[in-house]
Amino acid sequence: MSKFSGCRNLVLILGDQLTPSISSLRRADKSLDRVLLVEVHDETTYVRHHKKKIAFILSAMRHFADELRQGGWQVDYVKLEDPGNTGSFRGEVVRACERLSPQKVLLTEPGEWRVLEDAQSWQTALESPVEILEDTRFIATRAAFHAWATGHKQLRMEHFYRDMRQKTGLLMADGKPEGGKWNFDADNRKPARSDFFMPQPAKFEPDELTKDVLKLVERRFGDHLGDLYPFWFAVTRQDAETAFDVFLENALADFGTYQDAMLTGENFLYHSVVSTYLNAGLLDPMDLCLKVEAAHREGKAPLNAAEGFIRQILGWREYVRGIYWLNMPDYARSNALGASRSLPDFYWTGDTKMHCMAEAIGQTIEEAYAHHIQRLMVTGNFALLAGIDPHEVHEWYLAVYADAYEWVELPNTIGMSQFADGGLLASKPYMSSGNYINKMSDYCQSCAYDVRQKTGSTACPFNALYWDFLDRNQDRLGNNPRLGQPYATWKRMDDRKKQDLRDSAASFLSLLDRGAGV
Ligand code: FAD
Ligand code: DLZ
Ligand code: SF4
Repeated sequence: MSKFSGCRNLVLILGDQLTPSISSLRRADKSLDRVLLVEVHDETTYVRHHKKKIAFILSAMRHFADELRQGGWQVDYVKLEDPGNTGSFRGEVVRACERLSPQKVLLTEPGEWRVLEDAQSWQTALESPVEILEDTRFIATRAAFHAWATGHKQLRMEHFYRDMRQKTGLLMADGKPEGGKWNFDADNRKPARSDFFMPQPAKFEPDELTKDVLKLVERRFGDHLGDLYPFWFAVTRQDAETAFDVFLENALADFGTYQDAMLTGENFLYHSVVSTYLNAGLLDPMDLCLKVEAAHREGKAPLNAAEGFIRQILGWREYVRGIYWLNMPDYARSNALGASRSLPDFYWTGDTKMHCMAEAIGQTIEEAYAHHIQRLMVTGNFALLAGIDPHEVHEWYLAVYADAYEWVELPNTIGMSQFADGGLLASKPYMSSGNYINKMSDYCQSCAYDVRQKTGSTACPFNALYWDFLDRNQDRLGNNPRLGQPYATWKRMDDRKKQDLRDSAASFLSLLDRGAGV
């Protein structure tokens, strides 16, 4: 580390704040201020992150430090194994203040409540004041979301999304949604086939700097989940932009149509695979929406694809962030359905006879990536139906995906996937029997279980678990108008059939609890 005596502001940049125009840097002056990036043990281990996730963040941080230096900034960079590294943000800020005696410490608001709470207490350990600035890298500010939420009795993404379309003018024509509809979901539910053209996300060769990080991760985090190699993520802004351009060119046109499809051995289908870059600050959400809108206007992508993509970013991504900040810290402990079963070991190994689960978990281990429907309707659906403790489910998602930070992962898991917030984020639980998975994928064709069989040891476990879930949660969910149809079907079933389903679910859950292979 270079010696430097004194600076005006010390600007701390966190690992998911790799944006040159971030509010803390906008406030700073290259000639007077000092930028600080720190690799710290606490962040690499607060959950046992996938190896690829740690490698991505550390390599992207190191490349960002270089980008800033090339732009004329003076940067202090603390590496994980530097002597004296205290292992925490607080410890490193204290050390840097002792070294540099800044007049002030500046940082942009952290994306996780845990880190914000910590940062708000640093002041007590420092001589210099700490100023926390708003994170302006989102399309809706926290205040705007708060105002929107205050004006609505029930919070629903679709209403928020329509407001955002109007505010931004994205895909709007004369104040009306382009194509006359806000949403083209009905066109977006087609299964894919393995003989289709399969685009691949852009993949990048690790440079020397990344190779050093990969060796570090191998050495220090060898016992964490996941395959470190092949490592192909973009770790610079320029490469992340190339990755998005490749998506625009090769996959966007079919993004909508096959958004919910799943196929054995195809990890990415027509998805953009940019959440990791976006959430670390290498890409800008509004910029992506504008590029997709432009591609549509140039005739390169149909409306159902462009609208489908923009809804994910402008709608879902912004909405879940708003929900997070509105409800933390209590949100993290929500458990409206009282689920308490431990997360099965096969979530960490992929070792299960359920082919859909083995595929989704297996590719997660390989790539630190699974697409939305795999997360929601396979691994999430199973955890919901089996009554797994939502906090354990949350910690799993936070650890295993390279794009996972609590502000985005937690509402998706607790709210959308596990219905543990009792319906604050979503109007009904996202759940299904094996039928939906069979319709949207080819997984069931090579599964040890039979998707058409409803009960018995060789029946698809999702089938009995689905009905058993509805049955055991009848007090909590029975009055949900969106579950009227399945509850009506359940009520019509004869008692013998109901008991068979309950018995089948109970046998399966007992195998699960005993750690027997399922
Ligand atoms: P695409 O399918 O190409 O979508 C484009 C972009 O839209 C994504 O890159 C992402 O930025 C945004 N997006 C899409 N859906 C959502 C959503 N529901 N919430 C927020 N943004 C969305 N996404 C994360 O970024 N981080 C997470 O930790 C995360 N955890 C999840 C956990 C569960 C249980 C579920 C059901 C979903 C989770 N998601 C998370 C949302 C979604 O699955 C991922 O954003 C998506 O799979 C990323 O892949 P992609 O970039 O190829 O997305
Ligand atoms: C996830 C992560 C990891 C693995 N390592 C670091 C790190 O060493 N230094 C750092 O600044 N950030 C890291 N991060 C990202 C932080 O956890 C993230 O910035 C906070 O959770 C706030 O969202
Ligand atoms: Fe999954 Fe059931 Fe299909 Fe097997 S049969 S792949 S367990 S949905």
